[in-house]
Amino acid sequence: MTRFLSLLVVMVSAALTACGGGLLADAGDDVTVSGGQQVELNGGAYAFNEDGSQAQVDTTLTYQWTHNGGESVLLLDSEGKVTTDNTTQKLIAFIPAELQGKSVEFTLVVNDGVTESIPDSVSVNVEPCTQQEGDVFIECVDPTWQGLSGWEMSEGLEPFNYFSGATQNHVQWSIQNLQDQAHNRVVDVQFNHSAVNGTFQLLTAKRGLSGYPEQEQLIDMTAFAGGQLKFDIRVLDMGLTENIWLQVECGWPCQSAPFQVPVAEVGQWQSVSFNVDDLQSIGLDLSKVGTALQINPDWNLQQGVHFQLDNIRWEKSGCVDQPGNVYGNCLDSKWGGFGAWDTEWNGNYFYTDVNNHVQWTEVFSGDPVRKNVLEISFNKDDVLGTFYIFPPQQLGPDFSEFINGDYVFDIKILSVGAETTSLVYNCGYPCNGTSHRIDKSLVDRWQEVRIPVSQLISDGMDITAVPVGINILPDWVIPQSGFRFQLDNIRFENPVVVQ
Ligand SMILES: [Ca+2]
Ligand SMILES: [Ca+2]
Repeated sequence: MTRFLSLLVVMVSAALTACGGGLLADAGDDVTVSGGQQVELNGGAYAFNEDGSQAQVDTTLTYQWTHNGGESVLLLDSEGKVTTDNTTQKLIAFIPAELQGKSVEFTLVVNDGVTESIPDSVSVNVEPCTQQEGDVFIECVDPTWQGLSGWEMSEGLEPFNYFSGATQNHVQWSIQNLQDQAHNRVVDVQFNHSAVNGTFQLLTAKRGLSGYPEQEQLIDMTAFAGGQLKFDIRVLDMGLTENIWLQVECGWPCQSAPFQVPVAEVGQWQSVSFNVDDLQSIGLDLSKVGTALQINPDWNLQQGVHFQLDNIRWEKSGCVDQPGNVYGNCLDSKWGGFGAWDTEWNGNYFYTDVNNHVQWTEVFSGDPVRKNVLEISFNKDDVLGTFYIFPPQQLGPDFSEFINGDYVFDIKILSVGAETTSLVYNCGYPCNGTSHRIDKSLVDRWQEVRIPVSQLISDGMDITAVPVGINILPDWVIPQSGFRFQLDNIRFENPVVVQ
């Protein structure tokens, strides 16, 4: 509301009562929030004398809040539990993610025992959040899900669910913006008390007053069978816990058994991935999922644990294979896997390891359209190596239908290290013709590399048995170390035929 008192006097004079005074509620300033979290509104009032001058506000005011947000907006008490009490000065309300892009109006009326005030309204504007199917939290809570919540139990007390991350409870959380261009908004979670056990969770939409979902509020996730539940985690403090655990619930007591979350060094982001089929095999009923995930430290060792989560999403199974495709969001089934060759091993290796010169991993780009990408790094000062995608059999797949087309991929260079070398692509043993140089001056920007198939054939590639999906390396010159880049959308592509 505006706080220009002189303007308000005009309004108040219309509400002067028989007692000669006037009262005007103050619901506070409009706010914008990201859905799936609580919002706090602070009620106040202005009182006026009969002549319009400002009067002392009676301290025994009572408050009454109403809203137009429907049943999905939950009123919360100071512990974050759902309440029906709408008469507190400070109103805490949970704004579910499904209200993304909408605005909820809260109206306050105060009463000093004699006079009922002129009402005042405040708008809670919920930021838009549109993501792809299966996304849970990239930069906001997807409207498929209700939002962020906690659950805890301690001896002698009833276990309870809560919907505010800003309480004195055991589990506290907030959405924080790291402004790092990589993760930006993340969910920050802390576990606070010693004699309490709890879990952080993302619940399905429409999860109701009881805190436990009714059967009809559970989500059918069977389309994700064979797929994966993925997220990034960064532990900031492990406290005394040794493990972080993941579970997915399907309408208590239906739930998956706990899965251990692999955790990198404290302070390091780590991408983790769980097979939905594995969750299913340990008790998850995919047809009625109640939480996108639940995550907690070891029981009885939770105090002081602090971590951040980002890029939480369910992904459908594997690749939808497409002609010409090598890697889009996963490796097309025409290919066998990822590998590297280096002079230290003097041989090939097909797993990635922090001790190797060439390391690779699949990461979520942070871009909901680009999704997964490959990240490759060259690490040792005195070793030479190359990264490649190999075929499933000795003979590579036949791409002769692309004989008139191009071989294309997207690359984003993250760092060029000592800058002593260039980045090159070649078509791989036994092809090994011309190396194609990639512009390494473009750092932190995606660029497309496009090579005519005819050129690869003249390099010696057999298009009926393509030896590698990609073969990419810094120049064969010491040192290669420090080169780090991402690859995406590796494919063979025919020219678009204009009708
Ligand atoms: Ca993010
Ligand atoms: Ca991709």
